[in-house]
Amino acid sequence: MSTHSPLQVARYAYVPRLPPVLRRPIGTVVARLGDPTEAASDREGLKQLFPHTYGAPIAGLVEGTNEQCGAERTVGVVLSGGQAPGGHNVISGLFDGLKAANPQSTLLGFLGGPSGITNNKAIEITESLLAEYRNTGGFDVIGSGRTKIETDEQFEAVAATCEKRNIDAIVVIGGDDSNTNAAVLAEYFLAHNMRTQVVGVPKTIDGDLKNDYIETSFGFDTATKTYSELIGNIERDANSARKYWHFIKLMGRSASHIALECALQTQPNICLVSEEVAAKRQTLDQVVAEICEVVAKRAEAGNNFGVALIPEGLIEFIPEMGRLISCINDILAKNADAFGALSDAEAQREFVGTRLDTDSAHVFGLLPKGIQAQLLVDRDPHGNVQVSRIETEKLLMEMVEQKLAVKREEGAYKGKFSALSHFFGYEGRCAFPSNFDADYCYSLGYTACVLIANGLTGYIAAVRNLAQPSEQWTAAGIPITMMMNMEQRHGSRKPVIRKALVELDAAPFKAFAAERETWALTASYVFPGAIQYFGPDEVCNQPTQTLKLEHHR
Ligand code: FBP
Repeated sequence: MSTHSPLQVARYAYVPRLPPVLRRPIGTVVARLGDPTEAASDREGLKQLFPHTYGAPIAGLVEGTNEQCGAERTVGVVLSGGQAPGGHNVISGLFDGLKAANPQSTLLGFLGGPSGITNNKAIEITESLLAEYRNTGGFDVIGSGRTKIETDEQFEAVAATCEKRNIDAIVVIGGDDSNTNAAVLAEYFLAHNMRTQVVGVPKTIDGDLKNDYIETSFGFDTATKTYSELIGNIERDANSARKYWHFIKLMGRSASHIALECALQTQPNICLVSEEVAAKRQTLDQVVAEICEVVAKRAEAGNNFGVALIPEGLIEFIPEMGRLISCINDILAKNADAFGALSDAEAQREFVGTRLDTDSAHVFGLLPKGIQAQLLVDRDPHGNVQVSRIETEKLLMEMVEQKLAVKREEGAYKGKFSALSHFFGYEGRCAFPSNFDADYCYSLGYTACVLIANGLTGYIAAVRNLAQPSEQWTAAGIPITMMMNMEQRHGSRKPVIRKALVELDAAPFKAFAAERETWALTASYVFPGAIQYFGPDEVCNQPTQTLKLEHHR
């Protein structure tokens, strides 16, 4: 039997749409450089850390003659971090651009993420290899990884790989941390008189790599549409059976963009927004009380069912939980060997429990043992707690149930509460990219190629005007240093791209806040259905609600 679904075969034939400027012969596209730029803050510190790349101008891609375009080049590409729909199309756009400029040029794919560069593990990307991956989800053509390039040895290993393979440029497809790494690498190469250029591409389903210059990261569109289909289906089931509360945790390590976008698409009864919880300085108990209020009000109207969306990152945004987690991070970092030597979960809980400060020890003590254990699992290479492994949805369900039992005793609640939990995360990261992501990613890859052909380094590829049809898209290169600031990481000040959290005074949150009380008590559910690839524009070529609201469309 064939291993290719009919949709997969049909998608191979899809021709992604480019912004008009990139539809021209590639040698007739140039980078028009603007004025020198500045970072939003910490300018002096960043200037010192990036003496060769700080202040580079924005490079808008326009019509013109690029004499250097046809040079034969060897370019390496790396996928970094979590999967996001459209990664294969970034590589396709990059490949097609490179071959259009000079068919003798070579694209190398580093295997398994950034460690592929340090270990010099790469394959050549060929047309026949890529043909199997165009317009499909996943990162499996070369794999991904979360290795962070930070030590002198790692930088030396990267330089050795570039020299051995004669690499002219590296394209880093990743999130905020990986693109920060791209900027550091670009600076390193210039400081060491190496010709290797570095260009980044904004990837992450979380949607938190965005700012005045990057309108959205790729993968957010497809992931949120995939989750929204599932949420809509659950809403319809809830409304049919009328007996379950569904607690749905949605991926997004820090920011709540995914939960908010899914709420705008599906209009659930409850959607928590971590940034609001943090701004109101709510305790875990207050968050639970808020949910109970909606459950109780719906029960009064005979509606013992509903749907609640919970952002994955919530736990860290509840101030008391955030403090507890950073306290645990410190303890684990300082006592890595002693902690690692403990074999059972009970001993680990006790080890950490006895080293916490009084307040955090109190909060830790209130949590169910399962959650305590989940808070202690390994950190990722960037030192972050792996929130996708903390079952916040179950924690909230359990605490809501307990609080409702108390209310019942007091005679303040007479409903029935039967809850089911779900976690949608990995389900959306490798879906076939929507037409939007297929087009956007291909355009980003092609843009990266044009930036390289224009000799630029330390830039991130940007495709803009995304709330409009692709006929109105534009392309540019943004100097990464202008998106950076200095933040405290692992005890010292580090240059990083600022993570974009949900802004409570921006249009997407305001649109949600204006409706949520109605959604809480009614069944205003919207059922988006599956992503469509063929059909009328309003069904298959729409950007996210977030993009539309942010750009007033
Ligand atoms: P990136 O930031 O690397 O794109 O990854 C995002 C993400 O999908 C988060 O939403 C989630 O918390 C995390 O990755 C899960 O990581 P892992 O794939 O290592 O389980």
